[in-house]
Amino acid sequence: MNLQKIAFITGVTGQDGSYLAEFLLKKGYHVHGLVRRTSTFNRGRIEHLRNKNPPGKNTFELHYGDLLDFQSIDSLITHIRPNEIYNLAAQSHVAVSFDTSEYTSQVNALGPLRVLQAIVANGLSETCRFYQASTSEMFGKVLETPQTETTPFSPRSPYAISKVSAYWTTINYREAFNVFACNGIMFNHESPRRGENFVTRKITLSLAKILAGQQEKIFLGNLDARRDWGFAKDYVEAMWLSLQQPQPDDFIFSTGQQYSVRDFVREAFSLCGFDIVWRGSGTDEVGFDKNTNRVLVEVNPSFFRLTEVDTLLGDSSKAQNILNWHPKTTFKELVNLMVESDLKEAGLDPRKFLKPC
Ligand code: NAP
Ligand code: F7E
Repeated sequence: MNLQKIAFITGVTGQDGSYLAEFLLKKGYHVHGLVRRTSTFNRGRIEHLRNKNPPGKNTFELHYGDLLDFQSIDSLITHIRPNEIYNLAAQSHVAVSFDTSEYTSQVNALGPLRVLQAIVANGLSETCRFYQASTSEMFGKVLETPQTETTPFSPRSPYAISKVSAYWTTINYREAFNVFACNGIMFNHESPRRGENFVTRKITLSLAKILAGQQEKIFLGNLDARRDWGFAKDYVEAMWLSLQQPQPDDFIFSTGQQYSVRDFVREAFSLCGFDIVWRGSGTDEVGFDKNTNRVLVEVNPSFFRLTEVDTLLGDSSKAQNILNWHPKTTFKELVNLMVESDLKEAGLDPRKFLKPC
C-alpha cells in the first residue's frame, strides 16, 4: 500500500505556493500543482523544484487548469485523489481588485466553492482535507485591535469581500458536507519571492535599482498604512499544521508586531547606509537622505486606494497554543533578507552595499 501523502496546491506558481511546495516535498509528499496557461513564462518561483526525478518517479507534477473552470478542477481532483488541498490561487492584489471586481469575485469567491464542490462530487469528503487562504483584509476597517478569530469582519475592497465569501463557504462545507475544511486567516507575509507590485517588494527592489543606477527614486502611495508583516516561509508551515489536527478549525496567523510603510522604507534604506527623513505633508511629502539631501521617496496619489485599510495587527495566540505555531523571523530579519536578495537581483554584491548590523 502506498502511504505517501498526496497534496494538490492551487496557486503553486505564486509566492506562498512555491514555498509550500518546497515544504511538502521535504516532508515526503507527492505534490501536484495547478498552473494556468500564460503567454509568458511564470514558473520562475518553482523551476528549481522541477525535473529532479526520472520520468514516472516525479514527486512534483504540474497540471493545466483554472479556478474559473469547474470541469478542469473536477477532473484533476478525480485524477489526483489528493489527501490535502491547499487553495492558494487568487487574484491577490487589493488595489487591482477595484478595477476587476467581478473577476476577483469569480476567482476568489467562486474558485474555492468549485474546489469544495469537486471534493464532494468525487466522494472525497471523508479523505481529503481542504485549506483556504483567508486574509486579514477581511477585518478591513478594524472593529477591534488586535484582531482575533472572533473579531467581526468589515471588508473594504472587492478583494476582501470575495475572501469573506470564501471564508464562509469553507465553514459551510465543513458544517453541511462534513469536509475537513480550515481557514488560515493570514496577515501580510512577504519574501524575496513577493510579487513586485506589493509595497514591501516594491521598496526593496527599488532600493536595489537606485543603488545600481537603474532608477532615480521610488513613488509610493499611503506611507502611514500599518501592517503586521511576517515571512512567507514561516506561514506555509502554519498552513500544513492547520490540516494535521484532529478537528478542522480556523486560525489567525500573524506576528503581533506592526510597522508602517514609512517604517519599512526607513529600515530598508538604512541597511544600505541611507538615513531617510521626511519633509512636507500629504502628496507633497518626500523622503530624503539626511547625509546627501537627495530625495529618494515621493508620494504619488495614483497608488492611494479608494477605500484604505489603515491598520492591521493580529493576535495569533490560538495558533500558538493549539498548533504550537510561532513566527520565527523578525521584521528586521525579513527586511534584511529581502534587501539582500534584491541587491543580487539588480546585479550588485550585497557585501559591498549592506551595512554590517
Ligand atoms: P500570489 O503570489 O499573487 O499568487 C497567486 C497564485 O494564484 C498564482 O500562482 C496565480 O497564478 C494563481 N492564480 C490566480 N488566478 C488564478 C486562476 N484563475 N486559476 C488558477 N490559478 C490562479 O499570492 P500569494 O501572496 O502567494 O498568496 C497566496 C494566497 O494567500 C492568495 O489566495 C492570497 O489571496 C492569500 N493571502 C496572501 C497573503 C500575503 O500576505 N501574501 C495574506 C493573506 C492571504 P499565476 O502565476 O498564473 O498568476
Ligand atoms: O499594500 C500601501 C497600501 O499591496 C500594503 C496581499 O497579499 O496582504 C496584501 O495586501 C499597504 C496598503 O498589500 C504603495 O495602500 C503604499 O495600505 O503591499 P500591499 P495589502 O493591500 O496589505 C493581504 C493580507 C492580502 O491578503 C493580499 O492578498 O501599503 N501602499 N504605497 C502601497 N501598496 C502598494 N501595493 N504599492 C504602493 O506603491
